[in-house]
Amino acid sequence: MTLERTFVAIKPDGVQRGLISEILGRFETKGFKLVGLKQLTPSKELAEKHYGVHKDRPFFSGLVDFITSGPVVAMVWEGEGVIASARKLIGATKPLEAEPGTIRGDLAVNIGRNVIHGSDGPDTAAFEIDLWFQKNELVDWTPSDQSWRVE
Ligand code: DAT
Ligand code: MG
Repeated sequence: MTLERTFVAIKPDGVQRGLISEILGRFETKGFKLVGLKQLTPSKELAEKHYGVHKDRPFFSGLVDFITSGPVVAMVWEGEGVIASARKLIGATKPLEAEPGTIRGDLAVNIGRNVIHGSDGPDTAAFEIDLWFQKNELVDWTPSDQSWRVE
């Protein structure tokens, strides 16, 4: 079993709409382990680094303005296959194309207000965890029901 870690963030629309527990709960009840959690309003510098891959896209400045507009809940989740699985739980980028049962499929309509971010692969996950969290903000722990989760 290969444990992975991925970066997930509830965007300002998710926080403002009171969806923190709903969204966080999808990952918790799935069975992934929360190893990092904090709320912050991202700086412009952080947002521009985070979305650097999109810097030449027409929506970039609006995206940075939006993500820095209020509190974000930043998380690191750990588990087997968590990077790809989190993307499945999140659903397609365009919420109207996201399947019902996914977070975006159930909770959002507009691509510019799609409530959540999740790393799209191992390299992005490593980069984003390092960008958003200090090493000492990540917690190594063993859930007391660990033996029920594996095998
Ligand atoms: P994802 O968040 O599913 O990884 P992405 O990396 O392609 O999607 O884009 C990052 C975010 O940028 C996305 O969640 C919402 C916004 N975005 C993407 N395409 C957009 C578009 N055509 N118009 C407006 N916002 C867009
Ligand atoms: Mg992306």
